[in-house]
Amino acid sequence: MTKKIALSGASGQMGRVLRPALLQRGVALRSAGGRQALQPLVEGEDVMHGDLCDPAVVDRLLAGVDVLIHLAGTSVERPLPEIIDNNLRGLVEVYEGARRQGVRRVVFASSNHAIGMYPVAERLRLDCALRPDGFYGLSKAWGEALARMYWDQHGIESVCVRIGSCLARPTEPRHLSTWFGHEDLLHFIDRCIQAPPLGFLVVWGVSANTRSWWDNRGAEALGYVPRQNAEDYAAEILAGPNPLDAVGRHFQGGSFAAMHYTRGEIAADGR
Ligand code: 15L
Repeated sequence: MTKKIALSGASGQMGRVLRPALLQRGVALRSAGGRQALQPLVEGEDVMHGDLCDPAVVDRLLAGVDVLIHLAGTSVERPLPEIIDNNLRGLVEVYEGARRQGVRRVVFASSNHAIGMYPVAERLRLDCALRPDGFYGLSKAWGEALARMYWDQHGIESVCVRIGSCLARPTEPRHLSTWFGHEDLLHFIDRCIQAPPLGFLVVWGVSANTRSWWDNRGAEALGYVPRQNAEDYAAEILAGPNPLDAVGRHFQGGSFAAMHYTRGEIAADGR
């Protein structure tokens, strides 16, 4: 049976990459923008927009849907009230809507900022303790726990993808570890749509970077096999400037980790 896929956050940075690519692959897609209407990319495209804190909007997005790719929400550090509305309240409305509409699986866009306070010297497994680097990262930690609860209580599957730096190409030294290339993103989402029942799964959204900090062992059931590697750009990137200060270079969250940091200077050796 053809699966119906919903994409929230379709006008965001990743949504703008995914929407045309999924349409081109013939995926039965419904795309949602936020405040502004989406212009159809192809004739008759199933598009909508609205505030996901409104249950009626969520029901419109999720009616008849098998898998929701949920990218909507605040995607950077912002004042707490905005984060609470978009990433906490909004996410509850989305999962409640998934329950009402019988959505089988949600792909939840978590972030590396849920673990951003780990030093770059550490290698992380999927079961590492969460160490958010701000209110945004904290909202992603909360979102992962919420996703877990909806699996445990209501049997709604979730793939929580801790996205690194999803860009067409890496542009700074940190990205040599965090890059999530667009080809890998498309393959990843394809696996999230196709994979057999997974229950609740956390996975790093990262390419096969030689300098990666993140180990995806334990997520094999998804069948995600990245092929891109930021190392292909290393010589060029390392010859250029590093925009991060000493604090940002020390922590995996980079500039997000440095934003509110008051513990003092990190020593020159990065420790
Ligand atoms: C994120 O979670 C952000 O949404 C994105 O804008 C980047 O900052 C990315 O993390 C990153 O850490 O590079």
